[in-house]
Amino acid sequence: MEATPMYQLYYYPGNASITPHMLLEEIGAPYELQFVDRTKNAHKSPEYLALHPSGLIPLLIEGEGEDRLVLHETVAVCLHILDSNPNSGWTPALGSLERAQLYKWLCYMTNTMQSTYLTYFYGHRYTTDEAGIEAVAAAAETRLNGSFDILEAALEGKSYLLGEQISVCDLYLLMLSRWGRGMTRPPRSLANIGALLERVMERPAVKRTLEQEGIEAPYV
Ligand SMILES: N[C@@H](CCC(=O)N[C@@H](CS)C(=O)NCC(=O)O)C(=O)O
Repeated sequence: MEATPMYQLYYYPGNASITPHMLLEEIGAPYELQFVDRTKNAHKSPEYLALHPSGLIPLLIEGEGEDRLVLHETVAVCLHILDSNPNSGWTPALGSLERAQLYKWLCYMTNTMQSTYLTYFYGHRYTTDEAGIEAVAAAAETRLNGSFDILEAALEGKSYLLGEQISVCDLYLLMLSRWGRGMTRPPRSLANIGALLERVMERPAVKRTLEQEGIEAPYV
């Protein structure tokens, strides 16, 4: 008999769900994927909204019955996976310098960069003037370039954001870089970020994730 999966990850290919998906593959935790069909607006269905009141992706469910955990927010999902798999080799010790840096980069990437991507991709939500949508996206792209410059500088002399050890921050950076692949200056074109992306994309767990989501090269 197959073991009951510990996690269910609600995903759509290439969406923010891809970071927890890569993380689950990396640590080898048992999980099941639940496809949320955005082409049919399934993320705004009453069933999905009952689980995720903002109707966004990803969503993680763990366990069942009274003890069931229903969790949204990409960073919260990643941190919970790390916390509940402390011996995975992916969880820096609480209170360690690495853990503090991990918080810093995850907060920066979700608060500043992921939210700027929302204005880049969904400009119509940020202006009531239809003629201004392109300008909103252009301003977002400029802000994103500034953020990628900060990450590029932080990577000087390092293989990964935390140093020589890969972490969930690097998986997050791969996701954000993929989203910027159509920008005038794609993140992959920056030397340190480009080299990190090559290293991360070589990983079997990352390759499996991309394949499972049906994402084809070029990935970034
Ligand atoms: N703060 C949320 C943002 C999630 C989010 O915006 N997800 C996108 C996909 S990458 C989404 O569901 N978009 C659909 C929509 O905005 O209607 C998180 O980190 O989980």
